[in-house]
Amino acid sequence: MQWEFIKKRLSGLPIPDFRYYPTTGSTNEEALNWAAQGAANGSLVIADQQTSGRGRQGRKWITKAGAGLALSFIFRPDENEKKHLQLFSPLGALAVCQAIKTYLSIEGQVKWPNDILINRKKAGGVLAEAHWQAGQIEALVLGIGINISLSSVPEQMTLRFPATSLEAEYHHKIDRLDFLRAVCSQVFSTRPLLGSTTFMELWTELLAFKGEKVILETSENNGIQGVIKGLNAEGNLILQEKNGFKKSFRMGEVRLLPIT
Ligand code: BT5
Repeated sequence: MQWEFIKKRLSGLPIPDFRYYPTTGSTNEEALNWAAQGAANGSLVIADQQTSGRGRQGRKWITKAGAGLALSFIFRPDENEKKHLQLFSPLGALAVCQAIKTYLSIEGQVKWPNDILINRKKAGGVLAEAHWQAGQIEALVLGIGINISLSSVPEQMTLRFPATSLEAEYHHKIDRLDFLRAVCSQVFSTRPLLGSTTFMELWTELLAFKGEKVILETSENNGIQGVIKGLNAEGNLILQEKNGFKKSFRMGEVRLLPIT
């Protein structure tokens, strides 16, 4: 990837400024630092390779050189968005699924809350992190990692959930910068829907394992089994347990695994 090519491909999108790193630790880390220095709403950090890419709860995200996409948006949430901060990470996952559909004509799904699946395998992940100052949110960093080429997929043995790449599912070469543009454009067109009924409907429609039995691991228990029923208005997952009772789970310290 080269700076001038990226700039050209992103032209016309509402991105006031972007920073490109051939290699960096984590684009989220760069974006949080840039946010603290005053980056404008919609600014973007992109890297070709990450050496300490972050997943949720201290987990790692692998971005190998020349193989995938690692990007982090810096958003300055408005008053309405501040009420729906927890929906920024699903926003990233929805946008990637929509880009997969419009650009590749294949179906992606969202493994609640924010993993991107194709054919029940993980092709991407999202991590939202906030920059706070004096108890006020100053910026929301929306980090998105996507596996594009076959070589972007880490050794399966190192993973707890099966992984894939867009090219493995699409069976053709994909231009990374074209796909980057498709994702950015979906992020910007979906952002105004944050918290709306349309947003929740879109997310519900794309929800993976709906009607299927899964295990939810939380910090308080080591595995609740139940059938996924859908989402409530806050984006919490509704699970129906064996005894028929429905329980909702908040995003955060939760891990979802299907029972195959
Ligand atoms: C995520 O966490 O899936 C969030 C990943 C967010 C990555 C982006 S890249 C740009 C931005 N900058 C960052 O530093 N991060 C964001 P989680 O649900 O916790 O999943 C992490 C788990 O996914 C790891 O423990 C691995 O098992 C697995 N994993 C790591 N790299 C993978 C890859 N390339 N493809 C598929 N699975 C992977």
